[in-house]
Amino acid sequence: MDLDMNQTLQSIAKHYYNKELKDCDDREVYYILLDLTKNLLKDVPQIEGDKKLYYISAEFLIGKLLSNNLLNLGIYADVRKVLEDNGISLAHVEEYEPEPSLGNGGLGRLAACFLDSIATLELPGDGVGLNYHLGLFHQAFEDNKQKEYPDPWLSDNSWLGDTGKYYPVSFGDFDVNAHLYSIDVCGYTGKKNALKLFDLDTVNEEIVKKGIDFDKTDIKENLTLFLYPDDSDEKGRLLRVYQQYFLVSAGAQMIIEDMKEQGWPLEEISRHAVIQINDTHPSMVIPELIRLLMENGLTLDQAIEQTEKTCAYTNHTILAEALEKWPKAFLEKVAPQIMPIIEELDKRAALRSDNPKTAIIDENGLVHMANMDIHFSKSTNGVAKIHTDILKNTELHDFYELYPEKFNNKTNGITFRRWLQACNPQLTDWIISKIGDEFLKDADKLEALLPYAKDAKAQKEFAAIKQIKKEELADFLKNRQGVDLDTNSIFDIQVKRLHEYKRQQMNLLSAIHLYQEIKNGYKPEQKVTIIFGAKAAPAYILAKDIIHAILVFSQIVDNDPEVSKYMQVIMVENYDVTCAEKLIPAANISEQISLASKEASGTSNMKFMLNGAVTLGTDDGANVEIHDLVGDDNIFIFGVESEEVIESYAKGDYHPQDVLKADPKLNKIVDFLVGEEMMALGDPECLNRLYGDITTKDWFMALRDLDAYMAERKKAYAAYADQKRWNEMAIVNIAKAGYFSSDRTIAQYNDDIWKLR
Ligand code: 26Q
Repeated sequence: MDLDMNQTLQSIAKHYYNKELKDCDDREVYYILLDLTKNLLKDVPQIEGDKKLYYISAEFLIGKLLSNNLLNLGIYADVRKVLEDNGISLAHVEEYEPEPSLGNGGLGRLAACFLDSIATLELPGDGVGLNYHLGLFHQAFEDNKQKEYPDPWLSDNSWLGDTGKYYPVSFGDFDVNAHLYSIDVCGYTGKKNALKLFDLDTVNEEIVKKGIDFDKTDIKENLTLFLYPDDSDEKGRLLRVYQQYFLVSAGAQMIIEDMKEQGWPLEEISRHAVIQINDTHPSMVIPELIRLLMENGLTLDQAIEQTEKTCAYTNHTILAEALEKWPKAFLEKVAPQIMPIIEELDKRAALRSDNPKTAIIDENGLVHMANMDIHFSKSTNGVAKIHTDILKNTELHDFYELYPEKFNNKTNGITFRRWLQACNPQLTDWIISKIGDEFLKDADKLEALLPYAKDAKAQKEFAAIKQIKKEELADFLKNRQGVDLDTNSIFDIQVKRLHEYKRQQMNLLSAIHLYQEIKNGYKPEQKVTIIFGAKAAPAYILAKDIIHAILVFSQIVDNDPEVSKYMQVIMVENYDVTCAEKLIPAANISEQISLASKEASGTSNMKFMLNGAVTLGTDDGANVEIHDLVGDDNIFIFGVESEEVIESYAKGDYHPQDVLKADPKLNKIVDFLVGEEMMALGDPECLNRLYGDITTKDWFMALRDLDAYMAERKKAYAAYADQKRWNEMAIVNIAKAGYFSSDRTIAQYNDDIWKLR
């Protein structure tokens, strides 16, 4: 870039603060960089084409944008250098950027990675979502329990731009105006798309009461107030439906307006637009688009045909409880105008198949959003090979028989710009020093690193970088929550939403076992630091019990000098994208221990791998593909296989008591949850409930896999002692991670579904 960076930054500093750059504090420097970047983004050319993608999603977990934008504008290194010369650290400056937490976890983060790759591949495609004022709650630990607080991110000066446009949205009982905002999304090749976010001017942040409680009745005041974190009561569920209809109605109007502006006839909308529906949350876009196309003169048949050819659906889960089904009465209240269309689609679906399992409206009057998506969109995809296979063979088998041509797999990916270049510049530079920088544009080229896996010098260099990242993490956690980490220990990390199927409780039980062994005189060769990071949905009681048990256990370990020589357990407070960017580069072991068949894909597994951590996991989600790529020697796999799990559920033959009876060692571990040490520090109600659940239900079979898990974990720890071998494994993992670039995923979406060029 032809820009004298020092001079440019100096002149912005002078203009806003009347100071030299070196005299500005970190906050001021943040605003200087925001100003610079926003101005540069204005001149970045828009990506154009005669067909456009709309990636519609209730969540976009974009994380902080400064580094990402600097990178994609090609000025990251330059800016970092100028700041350094002026005694300023870019890392410290970034702390002043609030993180927009507009997502819960994997699905929202995936949408953000996709936007980066869509722009980088220069495909015309915008994100369409909601501008929640308060993102996912801020998590604090009080008395070893999770407490939720609001997490504001909006300020007068941010990445968000006001388009000044409004779209009218009619609900059953009142009308509102959706206000369109936009965030520039610049790709790595210097062209841009946008993230379009709708908001409502009448939303009132004052109605937030204690914690994240708020009055759920007045939709005009609360519609886009919160990324709604749970659906534990009826009012909350209804609000979610209002949010969803608001998103899809405004979104569909915007799409139609785009078509008209381009002069493309709506009768041929499917030649010029494709709408990717991110899980069922935006599924009402189907009937809404049909309705709007008819308002614009298409016949019902035309509107349905065009909509089916324009929309495509991604499924992110096989957990039945996560598949949205809304009572007809809800939809009648929120959006009565689309109910006749849904009824019509239901009738037409019944003509295609009389199988009640594929009906859109069931006999209880519930509208099955996924069923509507599959019937009336052109594509249904899963997000990892095993996940798509399970959809085809089991969960959605009846649909697969009906529409085999609609089903396809798109294994998830991650953007290497954020998850390697920005969060681990040291590793990036090291890889460049070995194999050049081609891999930055073509991730498969990472494989050229493979010969270095056995190279003693390369292993040492890699290990030194890992050590730096461990020290950076230690500093970060010291500042953030006052904990001291031993950077000479193994960093064994599990970070993801808290859910029983992800089995953080199994990780805890295994940690308890290690503790008991140490108490019995076992002296591990290598100290381990077991790190958790997870938020639990506020109404998910058992998930909160698991957090409580982890925090209490962590305290027990800390208080016991005999044990804390060998192990430490840490639960990171308020795990978010920013934390992930620190934790992942520092990891030695990546915990991916979901019950086989339950994790659709997972994406942190890919981020850890790319940063040279070795996976300890089950053959589930994308772990299966990681396993295939790196081979048995470079991964630690354990546990019951997915077919067996699926069979067990079908037969209902799993009982945790059988496992406990067969293996007395496990009793000792589980009993610890309600033993005197835990009870002395913890809340007996929470601990008893967790104990009761694990010993009588254990729906996700943690006890069934516990022994195999502990054995495999021991193997991994022993392998770490052989540092040469360990570093070799880590480098193989990096070299094989190219497949998980979201650039590859997006190229496949484009080739098979979007066909934008
Ligand atoms: C639904 C109804 C009511 C309230 C909430 C919800 C809801 C909200 C968020 C349901 C699901 C989600 C998020 C799901 C999610 O993040 N799924 C993850 O998607 C990733 C990207 O494909 C996968 O890698 C993970 O395996 C999958 O769990």
